[in-house]
Amino acid sequence: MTDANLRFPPAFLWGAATAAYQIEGAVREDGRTPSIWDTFSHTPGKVLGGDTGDVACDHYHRWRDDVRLMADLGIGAYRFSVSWPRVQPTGRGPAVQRGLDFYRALVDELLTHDITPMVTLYHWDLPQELESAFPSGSPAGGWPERDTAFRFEEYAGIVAGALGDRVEWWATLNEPWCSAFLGYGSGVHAPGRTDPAAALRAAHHLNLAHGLGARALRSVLPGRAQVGVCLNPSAVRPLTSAPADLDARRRIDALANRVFTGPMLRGTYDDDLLADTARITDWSFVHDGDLGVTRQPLGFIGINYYSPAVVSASADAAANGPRLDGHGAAEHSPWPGADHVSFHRAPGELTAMGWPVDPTGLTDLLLEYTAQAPGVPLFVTENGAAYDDKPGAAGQVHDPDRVRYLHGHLTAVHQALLSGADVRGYFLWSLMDNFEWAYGYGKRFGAVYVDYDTQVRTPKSSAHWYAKVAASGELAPPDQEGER
Ligand code: IFM
Repeated sequence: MTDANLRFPPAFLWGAATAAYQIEGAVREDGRTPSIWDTFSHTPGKVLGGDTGDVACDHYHRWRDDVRLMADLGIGAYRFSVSWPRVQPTGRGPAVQRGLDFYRALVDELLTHDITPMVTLYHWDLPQELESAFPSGSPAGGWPERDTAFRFEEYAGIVAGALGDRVEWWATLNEPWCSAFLGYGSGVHAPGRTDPAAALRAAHHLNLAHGLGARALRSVLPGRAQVGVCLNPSAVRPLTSAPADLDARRRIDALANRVFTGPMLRGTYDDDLLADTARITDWSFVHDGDLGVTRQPLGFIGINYYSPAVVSASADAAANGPRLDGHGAAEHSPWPGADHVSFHRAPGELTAMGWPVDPTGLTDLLLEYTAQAPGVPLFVTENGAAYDDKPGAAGQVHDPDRVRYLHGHLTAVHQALLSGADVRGYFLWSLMDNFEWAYGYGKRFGAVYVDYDTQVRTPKSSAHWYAKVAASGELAPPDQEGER
């Protein structure tokens, strides 16, 4: 180690993350039924290039090799999600044993290689049946329907029963903001609905599902298990310090962050959020007692971070329609009740997603959550970048931009540690290139390159670099980065 190296705590977990629909493929095998993402991706015009998750990285068949790859790279922890329609196809009733067996075998293989598993129960692949058919008689169900939260509670219990003896780290939901506001508000994610009131109902039912799911997990899991949630908080900044811009920031903070942290951490929806959205909904879908359920003790909070947001007040009511906030251009706003807000490009280089590179937002969020949830350990459960990676003549994939991105963000994590944040680990998004939702396979986030024709995996130079960081627990200055 040189004096300039940044040293991480010895127990710090060096991980990588994926999600079921993005990598598994095998969508019709072993009893799996369609999720809302199968339906959405098969709907013309919803996903770039008409891509679907039908095959994806074929991980359902190649999981053993993928675990071996992680072991070879010295990855210490793997965050993956369970596909709900693979283990409980209709979202109700009994589980499919073959689905559960797949995840048990995966976890056993990880443990054999000394890789710590972290399970995410819900990374956006709701069983289609729960979206389409509903006991209330509603023509469309999904997260705007209260019953979905209770279905999630049942599903959480099933997965805990199958994996609870071997998995310590459990996340209920991944990025509920995307499920609610991109799925039901802007409609750029499945199921593609564009109804602001439904988006707010969905947000509440996701909060409720988190609480019910956390309780269900704890009733089954051994005491050592840690139950948390992975959020994608927005590091939202005002364009100027003018009062109107500060108010725009407040409104987006309410809809991006406090709509989840209020119920989960404090058992409340803040008054300003209720007032801002009053013309859209009266929030009568929040029943007595719900906010006691949503506020469960948390074993950890996962922070997914990519880029900050910059906002200002705007004279144009529809300013936040076609957006610069990093989630694809949409005709419909994902910010119900926040008209007259403009999104601006934050300073910094852009990734292939068009997202500005600014690691300071990660430090800010880690310190903010340290203050908001004192004593609750934090993980960076996703962080990474898409670049237009291409194999060179010898087949190697050189991705210096990603190395710089990762270096900058790990430095930001280290900065937060020095300032007192209890960050226990970092999960690079993503282990390998995969199905990037509405962008299909065109955006590559992986540290490992996937040739989708042959399914050959090639670690990029960033994977080799990350392996060195993980092995040493130290971050060398940028000029010493081990790029090949
Ligand atoms: O690929 C996604 C992931 O599924 C959720 N968080 C953001 C990533 C990059 O867009």
